[in-house]
Amino acid sequence: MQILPYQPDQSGMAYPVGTTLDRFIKLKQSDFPFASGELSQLLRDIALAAKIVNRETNRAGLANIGGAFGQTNIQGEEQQKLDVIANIRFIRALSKGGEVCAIVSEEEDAVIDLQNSSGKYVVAIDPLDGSSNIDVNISIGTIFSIYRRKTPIGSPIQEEDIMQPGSEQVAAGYVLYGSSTMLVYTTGFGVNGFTYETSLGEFFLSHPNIKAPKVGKIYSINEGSEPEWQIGIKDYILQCKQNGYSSRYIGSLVADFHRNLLKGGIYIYPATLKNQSGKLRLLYEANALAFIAEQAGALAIDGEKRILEIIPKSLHQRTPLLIGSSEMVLEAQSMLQKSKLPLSQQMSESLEG
Ligand code: AHM
Ligand code: MG
Repeated sequence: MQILPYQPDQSGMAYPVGTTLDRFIKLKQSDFPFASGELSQLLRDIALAAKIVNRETNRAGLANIGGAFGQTNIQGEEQQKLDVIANIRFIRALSKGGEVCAIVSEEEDAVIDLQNSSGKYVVAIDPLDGSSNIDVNISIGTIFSIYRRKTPIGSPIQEEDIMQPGSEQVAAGYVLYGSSTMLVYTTGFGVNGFTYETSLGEFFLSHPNIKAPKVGKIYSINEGSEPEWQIGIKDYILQCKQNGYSSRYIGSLVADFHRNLLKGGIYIYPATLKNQSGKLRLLYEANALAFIAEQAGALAIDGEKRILEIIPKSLHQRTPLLIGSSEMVLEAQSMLQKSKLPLSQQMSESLEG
């Protein structure tokens, strides 16, 4: 009889592909030597809600829960039934765990004070982004940001707990309900992606330590708005075309961002003449993806400065967003800057360049 020693994973990786999300979160808790486990629990709560929303999105066509709900949210956009369901699911999951004191949601006009003054964390969430794609079976996503509260634990929540710049995030992530469902998150120590195995009901590590290519060949922007773009954006997109890049635009931020993160590319939702602040929301859309982008070696700016440095002034504040492969974002930024210079200076700079 031959007895062979068990050969453990040979990849030499600390966290081998196939590790469950639960186990990964537990192992990674050592990144926070002074933490008492609440953040880990909070991430688990989000993963559980994501599984439930995943189930709902998968059966949307069957169960007749797609389509409009008949109400509009604070932005005046029509709420879809699934938006409402996702909102309820996430709020329920976040309120049960006891780690969270307040929630900002795209679907809620005001901050939700969970009346849990012992909660250490504030969560900003877009429960279901890409709402125009819900009804037509196209990828949608959840985006979340986690902040540590600023005021002492035990005291009522204050504005300073909520209005924090993205640089203060302790964790952020997204769930992509696509051809497979993925959860991608960071706690400031790199970015890891987990794929959901439906039959086992588990997320498994499938994309360890994601690093974005410095440059790619994809640009993602709603070209229907071109007449409204600033000169710098027009110039940059023209250059993308001259370079032979591909245009890819799903209209679900999470899906467009995720593809570009893995393949290399840039996503732009610019300021337009009609909407000087763009469309996307700083607190629960741009900040989380900006944190992930930077952790993966990519960049996120509003045209001039880092998204993560913007001090929010209002809950549902919008921001222009240029996010993706670092060299592409820098190039777009420099073209935007150049287009603001007086024409004579632009000419001399382009002659020099
Ligand atoms: P939503 O929060 O109402 O879903 O809007 C955000 C979405 C993003 O997912 C997407 O990138 C963008 O809006 C698309 O907007 P547009 O249709 O103007 O191109
Ligand atoms: Mg949204």
